[in-house]
Amino acid sequence: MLNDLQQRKLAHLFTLLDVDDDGTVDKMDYAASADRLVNAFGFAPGSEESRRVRDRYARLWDEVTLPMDADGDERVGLQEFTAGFGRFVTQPEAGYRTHIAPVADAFYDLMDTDGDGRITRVEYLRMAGSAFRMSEANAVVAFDHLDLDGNGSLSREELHLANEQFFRSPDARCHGNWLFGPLPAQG
Ligand SMILES: [Ca+2]
Ligand SMILES: [Ca+2]
Ligand SMILES: [Ca+2]
Repeated sequence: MLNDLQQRKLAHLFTLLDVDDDGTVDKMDYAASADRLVNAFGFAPGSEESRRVRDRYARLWDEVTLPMDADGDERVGLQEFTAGFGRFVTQPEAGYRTHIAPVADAFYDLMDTDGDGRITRVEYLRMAGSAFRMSEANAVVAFDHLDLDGNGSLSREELHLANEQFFRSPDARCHGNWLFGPLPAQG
């Protein structure tokens, strides 16, 4: 069973991923999110980078999200999403490594556009504001929680730690809970 915090984190992410705000996450939401990211990073249409972004999203849908579609309507509702993450990611010991780490790595590589092995605040804000529809204020708060050593950039280790905590930890004190900004107030 996921605790209340774990359910709230997943519900928050679900809202960010439901780009057309129709209450379900489907392939179109991911396509829209990919478009927002491509535009924000200024990748030319048809370029290698924009193809890679769309590829990643297609795989994210096929390999991580679609398996959560319990009733087979090719849309994932909040219940399916929460239950699916619980089953595939949060509960199994290797759940993060198997299902989320490859996605986190892919996003890391997409964000690190100059390839210097660091995600700067600017790169993070661009990703958060486009792909995850976060306000700049929320993205800044998130970044400051994730940059554990305070050097102004995110290392791959910092990003993995944050992701694993976001998707798995039941502990309210974890910095990774801030990965997608502050959680909406309860109730
Ligand atoms: Ca939707
Ligand atoms: Ca469904
Ligand atoms: Ca850092």
